[in-house]
Amino acid sequence: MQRYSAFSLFRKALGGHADWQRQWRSPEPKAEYDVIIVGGGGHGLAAAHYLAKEHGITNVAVLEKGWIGGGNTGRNTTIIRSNYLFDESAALYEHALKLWEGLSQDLNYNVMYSPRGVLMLAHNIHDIQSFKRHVHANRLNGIDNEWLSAEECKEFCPPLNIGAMRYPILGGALQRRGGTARHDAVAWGYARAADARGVDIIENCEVTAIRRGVNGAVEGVETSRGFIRAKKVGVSAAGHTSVIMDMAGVRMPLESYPLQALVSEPVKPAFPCVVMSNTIHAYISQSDKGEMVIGAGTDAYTSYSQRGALHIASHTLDAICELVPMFRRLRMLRNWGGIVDVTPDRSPIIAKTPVPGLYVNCGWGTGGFKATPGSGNVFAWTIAKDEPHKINAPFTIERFRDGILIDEAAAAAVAH
Ligand code: FAD
Ligand code: PYC
Repeated sequence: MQRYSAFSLFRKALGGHADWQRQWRSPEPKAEYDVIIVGGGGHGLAAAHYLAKEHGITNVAVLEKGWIGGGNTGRNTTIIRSNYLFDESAALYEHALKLWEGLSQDLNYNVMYSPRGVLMLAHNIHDIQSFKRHVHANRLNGIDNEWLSAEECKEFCPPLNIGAMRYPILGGALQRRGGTARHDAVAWGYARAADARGVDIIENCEVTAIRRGVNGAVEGVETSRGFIRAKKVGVSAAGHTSVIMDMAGVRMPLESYPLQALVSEPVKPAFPCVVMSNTIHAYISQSDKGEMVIGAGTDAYTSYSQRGALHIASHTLDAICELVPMFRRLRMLRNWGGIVDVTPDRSPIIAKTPVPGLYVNCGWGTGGFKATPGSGNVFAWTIAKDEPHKINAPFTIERFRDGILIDEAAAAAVAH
């Protein structure tokens, strides 16, 4: 690691970044790789990192049609938690949470993981019953989650309004180990670590077709920069999964919706934790820059446009102003959208596919950022060994044919 004096840091700050080292190379694609990952979001980059680090497979390319982290990884509200209901999900999301806890050390890159607590608010009897069920199920799985009364919610998060309002706060489920991380840093940290082990990260390289041989197995991908050969291709393309899998003739059980978020002007530290209200589709935390990061619900209609409808944002802000009245005076700085790929049971798919050599990691809907390290880790295993890790074994495509669903609609927060 390089060390700088205060003076040299000052000089570098004024130097227009002229002599800053590149964090990862910008190689030309090779003719052939052992593994190609389609999609340079957090999940694809993490898979490449673990392929190299844990399986010794370094002849790997990550192909990204834009810039790394420019998809949902760089557009999400960064909430991290593992309080899902079913054992299968608890194992998957807790695997990720444990990796988050050591990720900055593993990558030697500060991903700014901040376990400041995630509080999920209950506004009606149904919410109370559902969250208490989650609390008990999580604790049986050794995952922290606790029920708070309305007064305890207020004590934990003083800006909350627990008085009379349209959406009264009747209590909440708190996961203290939950929190946030800096989304760009996650993409950059994984990219730098994977690159250091020899992985080629190739930006501005769009996959346009998947070539299959006479036996049906994958032979490689056509891209905007030419054909690249590989016997194994892992698709990790979030909102565009259906489009890419269609190139190999695989129809996916996914619907793609815009999901949007907003940030306010930056203010002094005022909001100590993450608060989510699934009932009214609003969630909020304060970034290290001071902005209030606010998320809204999905649009009602499928679309590939990376912007959400105005009335959805407006509804969310109405609710936020009731939950936290002092935010009525905040000005919003900007909003944006991402495309999320939603499965019928709101759980992801991390699996082999009917096409030999083709693997898919998708269906994270509105909640995949929190899973990035765990998902990348078990996806890498699946690709390396051509069989699922025991954690992702239940998350197949076939479960939608066989009816073995993992229904996380209640835990998935906004994707329901
Ligand atoms: P992405 O980061 O989207 O990466 C996929 C990449 O594939 C993209 O960069 C894209 O350009 C690339 N690609 C697509 N097609 C091609 C092609 N043909 N060739 C090459 N590359 C291609 N999750 C949480 O856990 N907590 C949250 O608080 C949260 N909030 C969210 C808020 C919003 C507004 C949004 C949109 C999402 C939110 N999510 C949240 C969900 C989370 O962002 C995603 O599940 C997660 O980031 C998906 O990561 P990924 O790496 O799979 O996808
Ligand atoms: O999955 O926790 C989540 C989440 C919050 C906002 C969007 N997704």
